[in-house]
Amino acid sequence: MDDDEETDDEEMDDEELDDEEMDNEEQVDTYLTENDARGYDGDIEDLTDEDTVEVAVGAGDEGLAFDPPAMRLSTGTTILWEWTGEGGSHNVAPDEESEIQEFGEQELFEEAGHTVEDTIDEDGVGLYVCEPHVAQGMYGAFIVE
Ligand SMILES: [Cu+2]
Repeated sequence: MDDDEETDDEEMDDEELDDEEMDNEEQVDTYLTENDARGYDGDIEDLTDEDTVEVAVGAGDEGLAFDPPAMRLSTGTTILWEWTGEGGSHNVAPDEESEIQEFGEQELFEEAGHTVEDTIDEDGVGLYVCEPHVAQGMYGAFIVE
C-alpha cells in the first residue's frame, strides 16, 4: 500500500508541473493569436540553453514583425533586440498584462543596427508590443523557465 501511495504522489507532482508549463504556453499562444501577431504560426521557438538570443525588430516582408515572435528561454538568457531599419519607427513595450516587465525599449527607434540587451533573471512570461504598430499586429512573447 505504501508503494502505491508514493506512486500517486509522484504522478500528482508531474501533473502540476505539466499544468504550469501548459499555462505559460497557453498564455503566449492566446496573446499572440488574439492580437493577430505577424509571423506567428503557433510555433514557440525553443531557444533554451542559449546564452544570448537575437530578436529582429522590424522583420517580415513589411518590417512590421518581431522575429522570432514567440520563444522559450532559460533563466539568465540575454535577449538582444536588433532593429532592422525596416518598417519605420519601432519600440518594444512590455504589455501591462505581462508577468515580466523589466525589458524592452520604450523609446522609438528607426535606424538599422540599434540594439538593446536585456538579461532575464526571472521565470515567467513576457508579452510585448510595438506601440506604433498595434494595428499591424506587431506583437511578441517569450517564456522563461
Ligand atoms: Cu513597429
